[in-house]
Amino acid sequence: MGLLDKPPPLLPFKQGAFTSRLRSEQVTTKIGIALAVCIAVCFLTGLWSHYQQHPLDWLTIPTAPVWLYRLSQGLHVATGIAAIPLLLLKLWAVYPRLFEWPPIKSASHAIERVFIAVLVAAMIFQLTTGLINISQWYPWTFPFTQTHFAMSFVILGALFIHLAVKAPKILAALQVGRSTSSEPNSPDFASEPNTETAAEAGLVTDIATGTDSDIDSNSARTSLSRRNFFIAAGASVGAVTITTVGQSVTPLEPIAAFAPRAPTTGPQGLPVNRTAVAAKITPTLVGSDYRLVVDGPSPLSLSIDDLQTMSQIDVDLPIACVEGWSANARWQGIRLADLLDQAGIDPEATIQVSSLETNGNYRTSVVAANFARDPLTVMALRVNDEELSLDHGYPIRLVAPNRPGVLQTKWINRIEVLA
Ligand SMILES: Nc1nc2c(c(=O)[nH]1)N[C@H]1C(S)=C(S)[C@@H](COP(=O)(O)O)O[C@H]1N2
Ligand SMILES: [Mo]
Repeated sequence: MGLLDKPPPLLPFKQGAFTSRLRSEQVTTKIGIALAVCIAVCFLTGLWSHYQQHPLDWLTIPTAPVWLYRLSQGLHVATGIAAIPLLLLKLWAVYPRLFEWPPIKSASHAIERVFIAVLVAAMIFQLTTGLINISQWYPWTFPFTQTHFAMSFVILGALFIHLAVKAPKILAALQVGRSTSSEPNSPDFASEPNTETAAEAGLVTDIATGTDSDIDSNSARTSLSRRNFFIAAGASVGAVTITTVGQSVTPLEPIAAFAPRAPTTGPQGLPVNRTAVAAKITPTLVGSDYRLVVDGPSPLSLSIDDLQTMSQIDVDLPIACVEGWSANARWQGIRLADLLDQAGIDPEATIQVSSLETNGNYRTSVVAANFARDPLTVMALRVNDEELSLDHGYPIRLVAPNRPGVLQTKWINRIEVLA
């Protein structure tokens, strides 16, 4: 034990090593709450995205509203990005505690610290890999989606324990905020003997109005800079959001300086995720020998000319990529339900579409019956009144409402019943 009696003679362990008066339970709590809200939204939208791609038997994903996945994935990426400055601010607010002495006070304190270490490590992992992923860069060998999914539960568990342990402190910090903010001029406040408490709350008001005349200027200054701290924190979160969210909120695209993708940039005014070259789709594969096979009780084998002479629909639907960009377009082509009817396929059947790609994670996708039969689900031949470019899935691709981009399969050559 002797070793632990005294802190090491190093600066961060010395009394008063950390001098910023901005650190307080209120700052820690408020930043923590903002971070927790972002994490909660990010977690729920992440789950939603996961179950859209890996459906549960008991959960029917609705086909409407058509923009639901676009909204949910936009929120997922935006809250994940906003969580980065919030996490940094939160770590700044609490890191002096790394140098607390003694480092371990009891078994429960040790366990609490281990959970915090797990939580911080998992969050740093999740936010950095997520950020790298939206840049379409996969510099690792582990499977990203599975790892990202599993890690979210590590965060959930560790966060739950952290919040439970800290609940009394959080409630106390919120209490100070509430009692002074709701009644700033209450006798309680006016006669507050400990001006630190009022300043702590960051709510000692306007020095200029003189309402805080009975509070010494020192703590008033502290509270003012604390307010500035929150303004700066809000501004940094706002800045990263506004300069990236344009990749899914199209009107903000011009100011999306730091967004990895621009939703209107690419052939035919749309980004391309996997190019024809990357997918090894050659012009010969989509030449005169190309056929779309619909395998059903009355099977169809359709050439590009056949497809072009069938009755066409025109729908306005988004492509919403899991990597965070999304854009609307007008798609023209054959209603999938019409093709399935012609092939005599059961309206209740789950469908699989396959592409000319021979490998690649997204070369096939499953279309649940409600999506396959939705009147908006189109086997598109054209986008924005132009024949699809090879990169966008020529000769034919699927576009369905409220569906993750990864499932909007391009270069389709086969449709069959799955179940
Ligand atoms: N066959 C096939 N279709 C595919 C993909 C793919 O890799 N292979 N990528 C998907 C992904 S991840 C997205 S976001 C959309 C994007 O469509 P776009 O490239 O036309 O913009 O195509 C989807 N269709
Ligand atoms: Mo995607």
